Amino acid sequence: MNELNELKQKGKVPDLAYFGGGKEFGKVLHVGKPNIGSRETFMKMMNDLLDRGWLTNNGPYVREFEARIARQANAKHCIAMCNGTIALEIAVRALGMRGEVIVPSFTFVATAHCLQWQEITPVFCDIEPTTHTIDPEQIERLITPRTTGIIAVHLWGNSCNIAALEKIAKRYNLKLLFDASHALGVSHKGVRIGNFGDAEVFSFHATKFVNCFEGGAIVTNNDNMAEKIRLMKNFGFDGLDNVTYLGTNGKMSEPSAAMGLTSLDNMQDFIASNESNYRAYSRNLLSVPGCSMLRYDELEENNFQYIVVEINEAAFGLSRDQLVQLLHAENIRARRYFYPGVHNMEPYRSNSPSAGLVLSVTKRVTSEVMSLPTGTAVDTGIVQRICDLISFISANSSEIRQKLQ
Ligand code: T4K
Repeated sequence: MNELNELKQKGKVPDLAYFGGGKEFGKVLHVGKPNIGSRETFMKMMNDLLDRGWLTNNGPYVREFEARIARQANAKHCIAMCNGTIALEIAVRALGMRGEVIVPSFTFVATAHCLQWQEITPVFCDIEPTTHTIDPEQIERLITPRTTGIIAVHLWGNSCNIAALEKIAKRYNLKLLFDASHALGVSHKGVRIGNFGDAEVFSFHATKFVNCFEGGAIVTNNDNMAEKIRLMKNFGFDGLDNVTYLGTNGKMSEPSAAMGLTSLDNMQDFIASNESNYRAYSRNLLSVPGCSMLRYDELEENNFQYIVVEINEAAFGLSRDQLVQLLHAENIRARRYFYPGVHNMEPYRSNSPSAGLVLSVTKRVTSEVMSLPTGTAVDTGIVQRICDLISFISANSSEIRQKLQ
């Protein structure tokens, strides 16, 4: 903060030229920068799998990865996949969803694409303001005779209102799938995510705190579902030349599983980094007006993998978009996840132009939320400097606002 402090002492406000060139942070700080576990372990596994000559198709590392994820989630079955999106598509198909399925709009686009890809219509539902998860109260109003299911998202690793969702699913005979892409290692009322609904789907994309480069998994306690999913992700093969089911190729490869296993070895360290960054952000942003952080439920296990901040323009002095612009100019690549809401993306915007009418919380949140860098690439010193910068921007917002115009 040297330059900023100097300017501050001289009573000067940095102009846009200051907010550029990354004077504050020499290196770019990304949201989603992958955690890399022990390179030594990973390289050894890569050598082993090359020596073994078994690169994919249910190899030993994939089987070990599945066993460890199932154990981690305390669930009966884990079927590893090549990514979270294909895992969602296969889960939707295995559950027999069709017609219409209710989903939040405030999520990554894959939650809706996994349906539309199979010509199932996503019907967008609003979210609860404190957790950003689907609002069960609105779901009932969206149910039609064509509705066959709900995909709820444990967004940011905050679990949904599961009891309410299970009640609705039961009452209307709907399938209930959880997109748990963000929620590995999270508990809900003391039970690990992976045990709810008909199935839950994890993503192990490079940007997730446990990653397989690309990867995903379906976790379920239902034996029949698990068997069906295993067939579906491997072209329907049951034995060497016996295809018993319509399937696709959703298999995870051995190098991906090796990365996943390495990541799992370091999972607790990754969570510890995330948690100390989360606590440092919470402490430092507390006094910044108009800046509020999404809280994790302290009574549960959390992975703390997203730092989610809501910017109230009136109190902060600048809009979320203006703040993000300034942070980017300083090499802090804050992200506007999940702007503009899936209902505002194609093909949904064209297919259901009035979907936004019932999404008032989504509308506000998509214009106010940003994610900040965390993970092992960031430490509490860096967090402090990011927060100092945000605080400085807010304190000088009226002058900065004029310069931005
Ligand atoms: N459901 C939910 C709720 C999800 O969040 C996701 C994925 C899915 C389903 C689908 O799961 P997958 O099929 O992906 O397994 C990224 C990820 O690609 C995506 O996996 C993730 N959600 C989403 C939240 O974030 P983008 O479009 O933001 O990616 P991109 O390329 O802009 O990268 C994100 C940030 O990470 C950048 O700041 C750069 C940094 N990065 C990225 C990669 C790949 C790195 O520093 N290194 C890297 O290797 O979607």
